[in-house]
Amino acid sequence: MEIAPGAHHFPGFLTTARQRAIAECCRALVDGAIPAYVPVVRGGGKMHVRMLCLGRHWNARTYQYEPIRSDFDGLPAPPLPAEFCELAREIASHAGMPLQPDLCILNYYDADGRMGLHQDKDEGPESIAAGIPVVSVSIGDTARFLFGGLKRRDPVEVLDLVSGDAFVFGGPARLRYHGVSRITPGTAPPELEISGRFNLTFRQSDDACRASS
Ligand SMILES: O=C(O)CCC(=O)C(=O)O
Repeated sequence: MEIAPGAHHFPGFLTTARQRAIAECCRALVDGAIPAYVPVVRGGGKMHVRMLCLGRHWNARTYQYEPIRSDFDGLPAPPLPAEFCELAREIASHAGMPLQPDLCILNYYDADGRMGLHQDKDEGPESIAAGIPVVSVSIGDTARFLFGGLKRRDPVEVLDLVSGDAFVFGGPARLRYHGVSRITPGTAPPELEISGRFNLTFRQSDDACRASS
């Protein structure tokens, strides 16, 4: 479903079995040897999610990607699993867009989790100018997703992202503001045995653009 030029919502993209496999992988990653953490952004505020960057680390102080978590514990960003890359490419191709992801931001939202309106614009000028999409996968509790325009004050569309949904924004929608205003606790499919929500956003940095050209 194209909700705006370049923005596609695919409700129920993933079967329950696929969601379960992804949920297990996410759980192992966020509580693994290099665990998710609550980033503190450059204004000094704490984010309202636990974050784990795969492939490269997004530094919440500099808003740049780097190999190690220099704003937190100096550990390397865990690699991006090959099956996650495959999934992101599969979803992007459903939206008719190319994607060679080298980064994923995996966020865990508890019942109070949220994320303010923002643009994803740190992947690099080439990737953004080419309109390479961001691919988002939702697992667990339902999120109220806000999808705005290219300016912060533009009107915002509100939609629910349910477990198993995919959302893609690229092309003319690549820099649209977006965020999550709330999570609805207890709405995850019981088969997932999860409370809260995982969200994975796959991205392609300029490094990956150059490597694939
Ligand atoms: O959780 C979501 O659906 C959105 C996440 C997001 O905007 C981000 O990671 O930049």
